[in-house]
Amino acid sequence: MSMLSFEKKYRVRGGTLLGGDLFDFWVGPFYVGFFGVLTVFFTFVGTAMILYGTSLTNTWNIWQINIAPPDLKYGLGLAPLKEGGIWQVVTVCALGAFGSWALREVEIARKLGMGLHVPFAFSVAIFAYFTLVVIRPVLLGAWGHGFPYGIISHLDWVSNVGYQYLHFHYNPAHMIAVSLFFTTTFALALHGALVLSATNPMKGEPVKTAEHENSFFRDTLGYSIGTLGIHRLGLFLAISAVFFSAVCIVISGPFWTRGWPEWWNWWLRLPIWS
Ligand code: UQ2
Repeated sequence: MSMLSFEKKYRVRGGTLLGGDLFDFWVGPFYVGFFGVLTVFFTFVGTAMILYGTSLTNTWNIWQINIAPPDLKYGLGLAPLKEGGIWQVVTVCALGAFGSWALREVEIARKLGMGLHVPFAFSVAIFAYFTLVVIRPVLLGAWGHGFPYGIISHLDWVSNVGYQYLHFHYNPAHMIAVSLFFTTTFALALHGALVLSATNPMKGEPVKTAEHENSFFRDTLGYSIGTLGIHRLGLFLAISAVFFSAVCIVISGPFWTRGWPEWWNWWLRLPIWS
């Protein structure tokens, strides 16, 4: 079913980064490879550790499950399993699984003769997570600055860290990130609406092509970015949003410790006012 006619031509040996042909195999429609095996391994161990950590608590309520990072007193050292060590193992497993998944995407792209845009974009998401649980805690000197793994608990963490800087919306990098997220949804709304309107024309009308899409935006805005261009813009906006999210949290603490509203005093201190 999922075997497309052209797959016979592309489902070939080669393109692997490690181990030659040894792990070059599929399970049903899914390419596995060395990094697929690694992904499965890290996912299995990480999930098992989360289940073990939860078994030590008094809840299995999905909303309340929480795997907390170590106390700040453990600094950047290894903590005992039951005092944050589980969080540390889960973090290593998560990064191992995400990284292996990205490298599996690279192998698939190489097999297909595609560019590496997809693994690159995914790597930016991994970088944002890495910033939260490794770069920022290391800069602040303790794994305890990582965020807890739990549905409600991670929301509480975000809220508490936000209030620690009085009003996070005054963080300039946060402002840029939010604006980019909104612009991403705006661009995708324009694009999705345009493509659906061209492929689902009014009753009795033939399906339209890119020429009509271009004309629509030239008639409304005087400018069309083009069919390739809109996808380049979407990728740029999405990646930039995630990148500035990482920037906005890594500067909070390591490079600015006061409330974010106060950061804007640089404006009041400009010499032009005197
Ligand atoms: C476009 C185009 C598409 C599109 C869209 C546009 C034919 C199918 C949505 C219009 C997009 C523009 C003008 C850019 C808007 C800029 C921002 C920052 C949101 O021209 O080409 O291809 O899907």
